[in-house]
Amino acid sequence: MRKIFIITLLLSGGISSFCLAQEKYTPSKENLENRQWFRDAKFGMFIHWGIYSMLADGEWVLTNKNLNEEEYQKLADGFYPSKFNADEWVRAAKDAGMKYICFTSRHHDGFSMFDTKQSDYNVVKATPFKRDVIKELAEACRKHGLKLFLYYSHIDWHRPDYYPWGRTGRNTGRTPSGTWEDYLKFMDAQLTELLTNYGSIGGIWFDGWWDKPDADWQLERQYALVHRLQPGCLIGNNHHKAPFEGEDFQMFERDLPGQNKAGYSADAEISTLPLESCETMNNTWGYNINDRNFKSTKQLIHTLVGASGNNANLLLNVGPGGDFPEGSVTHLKEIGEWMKTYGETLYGTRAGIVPHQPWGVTTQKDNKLYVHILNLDKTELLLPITGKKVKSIARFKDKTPVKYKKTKEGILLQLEEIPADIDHVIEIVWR
Ligand code: H79
Repeated sequence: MRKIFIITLLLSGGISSFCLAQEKYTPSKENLENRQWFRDAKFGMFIHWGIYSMLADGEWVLTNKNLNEEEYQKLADGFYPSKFNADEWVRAAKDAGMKYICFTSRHHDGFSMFDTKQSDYNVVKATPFKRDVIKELAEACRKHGLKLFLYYSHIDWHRPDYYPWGRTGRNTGRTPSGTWEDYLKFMDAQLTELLTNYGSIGGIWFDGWWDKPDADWQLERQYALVHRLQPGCLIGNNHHKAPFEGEDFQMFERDLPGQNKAGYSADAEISTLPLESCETMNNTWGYNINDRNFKSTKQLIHTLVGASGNNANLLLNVGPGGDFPEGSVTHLKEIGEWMKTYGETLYGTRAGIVPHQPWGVTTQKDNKLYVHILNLDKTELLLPITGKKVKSIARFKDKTPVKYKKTKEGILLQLEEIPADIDHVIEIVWR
């Protein structure tokens, strides 16, 4: 009897799949190099763009407004963004000091922004525009030396085989039926296209697992596929948990690592993987006509510096309508100007020895510590650092020496005046 059982197990492939499931993921050499690149890169651009952008009410409009899904599909008939210029978008990112772009290849509405054979519901087949947006972005990224990451939604509010439904998108008139296995195969086939047809992809940014946390997502198998096609491709999944096996970076939506201001990160224990925080410039990801509530350039720079000081990249979002909103363009230019001077104090650094403080953060590289003073209403600042030998302490921007005293508690900086710049950076060089 036992023999028969073992033979059956062997024949059914039970043992081999059992062994596979037990295998631990070992990142490839390219993957480890890319993780290092990612940690150094510090700043990227998120782009949320799809047929929802035409309704100008954010990327969740289908579900938030309980639109009829069949009617929603007709938006594609009118998608003709005549101003789209991948080169200009990538250049705007580059000029802002960004090193990579993460573009929504397919958001929760299920519409693919690339030429896919897996569904006609895509930008080439279903719209008069007929252009493969990802192909154009990939070419522009290659030309300008930025890496392209692809956002890929696990949720799909369009396909019948995204079934059983999750907690979202339930009132859009869809027929409740379909086979989950088909959906998994569809995603594999699309990921294969994305990782085969567009050259080297920096990473896949998954989102939506939380819609059905108990579903059989077969993530390890999906991740293995991604890594088999492009071993260097970094996988991140916005599941708001500590990273799962097979992931290469960890993201925090609208929060710095360790904070939970947005309310999504309560279970997101910080891992040792490279970290990324994503944030909107106004309040929404996809274009929203009512949202001109842009943060100030100063606030955005503080977010970027805060991310670096917490060992994370900032992935800053732009939500184009037909083109980049004016507010984003202005901010990107201003951030770019600032980065020309101060980029050196962020790129390639790691969180400094002084952890996040009410007055700001620190970053470090080689024998230098950059003290980023963001909010200080006095001229003295005590850095709780003892036992290090100082070679020099100076204002970063013009190298003017800064007075300081060594005390039992640490190094007491004595500034000439209360800092008024966006980020008053002091450079400490250790002996
Ligand atoms: O692509 C952008 C958003 O469309 C997507 N992620 C960013 C990058 C996003 N989807 N949802 N959210 C962000 C927040 C959603 C929160 C909720 Fe829920 C979904 C509230 C209820 C359902 C997840 C599950 C959080 C609480 C329960």
